[in-house]
Amino acid sequence: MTTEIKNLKKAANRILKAIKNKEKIIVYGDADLDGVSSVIILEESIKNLEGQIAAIYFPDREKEGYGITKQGLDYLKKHAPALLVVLDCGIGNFKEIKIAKKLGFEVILIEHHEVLDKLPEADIIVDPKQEGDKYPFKQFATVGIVFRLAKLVLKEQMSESLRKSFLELVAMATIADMMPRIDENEEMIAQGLSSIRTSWRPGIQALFELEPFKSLTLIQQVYKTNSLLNIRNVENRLPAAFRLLTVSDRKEAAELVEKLLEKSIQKKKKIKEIIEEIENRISRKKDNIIFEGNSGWELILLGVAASILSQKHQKPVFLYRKDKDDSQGSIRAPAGLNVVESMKACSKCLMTYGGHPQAAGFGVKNKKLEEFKECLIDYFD
Ligand SMILES: [Mn+2]
Repeated sequence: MTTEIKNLKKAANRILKAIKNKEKIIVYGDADLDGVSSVIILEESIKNLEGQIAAIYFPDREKEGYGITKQGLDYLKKHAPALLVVLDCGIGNFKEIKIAKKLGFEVILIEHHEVLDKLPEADIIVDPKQEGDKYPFKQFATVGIVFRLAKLVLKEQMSESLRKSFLELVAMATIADMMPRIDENEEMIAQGLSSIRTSWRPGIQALFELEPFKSLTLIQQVYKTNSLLNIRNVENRLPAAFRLLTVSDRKEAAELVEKLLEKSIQKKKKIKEIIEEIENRISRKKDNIIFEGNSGWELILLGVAASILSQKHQKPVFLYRKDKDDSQGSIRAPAGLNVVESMKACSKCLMTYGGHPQAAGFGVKNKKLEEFKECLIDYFD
């Protein structure tokens, strides 16, 4: 018997049972391309088997933050009891998962983020980084894990065209999530990219036929389209990436792509302004980290700004939007550092935190901001 990612088969069997018994299934995903692609693959797999999807939900990054949110559970509770399958987030949502279970949800987490000090109380947890996971490859994006899940759920009912289309999503999202392009990721990316220019998805067609992209190589096109798909544009509670990758009308797809192109120009301008503001502030500081916040910054822009600053200054960069009582932040760090470990060391200051060694997020009470900053400076000293 070949090894499988821990609990993946268990998750597949539970989903199959729910499909067979016509139980309500909710698919909840992070709003980035990895989460969105994961949701699409699982949704289309369940629909193929005529399962009953009661709702799809993505937390609005700007209004709710990341992960399983209180707002999300409030919105979804009318569907309880149901099977709540959470993709690409949730491993740090200890409190929210307790609430979800009280509301009557059975919770399955499919995750690839770093496991924190303990595991949340979900019914089934799939995360290659959890203890006891014997599967040799650990570097999947969530979408890669969900593709393996889809194979277990659909078995011989995964048609060749569905498989190709899923792999196109796996390729785009694995690259977008900056997972290492090695081993199984490399194989899936190669397969996915081989059919992407002839994708049957109108959204992918519209993206790859864009006039300004025509002279680019395929991989350059993927980077460009990924940055368009990462633009926050929520309608009917659905992020643009989800709408575009599932739209069936070619004209609608082209219109949405146009809109995203316009928004990307505005986004670049705003990121530039944030970076200028930070560089002004830090010009007099000698700290070993960059730790800055503002109530006017859009949370969604802070990851990119932090990434540019961490490359340029070769320091871990913590940027946050300061709200009334608490702050939400985004972190990027140069290779070799691990910001998740730094937050574990300072977790007493934090409400929530999680992510990858070089890209993560946090939530903190404003009165703890200074203490958190000092703790980080000590940690990185
Ligand atoms: Mn991810």
